[in-house]
Amino acid sequence: AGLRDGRIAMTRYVTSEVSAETIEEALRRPSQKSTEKIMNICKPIIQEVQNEGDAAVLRYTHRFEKATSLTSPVITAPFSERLMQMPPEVRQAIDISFDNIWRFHAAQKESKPLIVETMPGVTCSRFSRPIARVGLYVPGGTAVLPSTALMLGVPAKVAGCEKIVIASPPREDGSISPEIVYVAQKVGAESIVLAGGAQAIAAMAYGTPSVSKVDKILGPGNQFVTAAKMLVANDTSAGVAIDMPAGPSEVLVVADKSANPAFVAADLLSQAEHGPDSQVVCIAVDLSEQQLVAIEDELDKQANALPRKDIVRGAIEHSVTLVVKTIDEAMKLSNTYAPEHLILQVENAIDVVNMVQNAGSVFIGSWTPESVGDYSAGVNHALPTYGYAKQYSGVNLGSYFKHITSSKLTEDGLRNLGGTVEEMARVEGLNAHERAVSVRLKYLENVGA
Ligand code: HSO
Ligand code: ZN
Repeated sequence: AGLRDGRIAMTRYVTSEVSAETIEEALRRPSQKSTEKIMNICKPIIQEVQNEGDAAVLRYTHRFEKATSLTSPVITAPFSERLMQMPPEVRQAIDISFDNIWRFHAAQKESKPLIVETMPGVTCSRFSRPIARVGLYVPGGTAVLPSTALMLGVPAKVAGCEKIVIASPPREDGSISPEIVYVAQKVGAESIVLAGGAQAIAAMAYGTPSVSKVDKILGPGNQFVTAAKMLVANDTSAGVAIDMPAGPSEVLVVADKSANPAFVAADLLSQAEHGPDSQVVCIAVDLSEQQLVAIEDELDKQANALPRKDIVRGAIEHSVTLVVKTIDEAMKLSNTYAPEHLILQVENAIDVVNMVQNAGSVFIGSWTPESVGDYSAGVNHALPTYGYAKQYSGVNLGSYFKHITSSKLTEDGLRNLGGTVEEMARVEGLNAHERAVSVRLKYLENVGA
């Protein structure tokens, strides 16, 4: 599977030659294990963390991460320099990425409250306040992801959240990657929870003697992390929010005749290497057989040279190339698919952005591989997957804020609006509501103002 004539290859469809159902089926996301099954595994873990606190977190870390030497589930700031040893070029790459992510997210700050006089003497306003305590989940698994610590941590610091807790599964020796510790220190995290999965989510949602309880949990994760986030968000006793549901990562590349086949293949593979459940889609706009083969040759050649070739093959197995006639058709399909990442390797790519309705993040033109956004350009990489780009935004500065509204009426304002409110209250049969206005209007009449 994922192979054609012994080559690593995506299935190819020419849209004009197959039915709409075939295309729909081809674009279906790889099915995930039933949410209910996963939730039933998570529930007792969450319960044990609630009941036993640190002991339960440690027990699961010993079991799942094999980090049996670990005696505390948390390290707290200030983190020792010893835990952040890395080559200077790595430190510099983190610093440059940090600065760009900082710039782009700082620019998202609302400079001043929104104030509108809706009627003479009636002023409505909206202002924002940071969420006080945030928990940031940085996945472990087959790759260490300090970039995810940056994507979640930098906007939290820009927003001014009081308390930042980072959770990430430790390595078998109980340590955490120095790059993640360095990012934690740079964003001013108070602690790092050395745990993954449902146990980490539960610890941050409810708090334990050593893990601080948070108000919102953000960050991607596997199916257990996602299920646990949904469970704690649904528990009113936890009082915790989450960013968004998350599924496996995906990319959709739209390529026309101007695209370089090697670039197209490289972009598809960069997403495919995330996991065997990743999905990559190539929409080829009016390409000749020769050009299609050029992309396929590149994909096979480059894939076979990758250390994570086996993971890539798994992803390619449920990935497709759709050959279409026009850019309109391509964008229609893309909007239906609602990709997490959309790469436009087409002529006048910037003009095509107008046609984007659903996508997590767009990469415009041949010089913009997804990798730049994954790490260093400044945009966030915590994005809606699995078609959720139809209704969710990626993590952004607003994810760390609440909006509060206020209204302020003058005496004249209440004279202007009072009758309307009284009328509405009578419609709803809510006399106390009506009275709260009439008692004031009467008072104003009596003082003869
Ligand atoms: N493409 C991933 C993010 C990532 N890439 C992290 C490399 N490291 C999901 O958006
Ligand atoms: Zn990536």
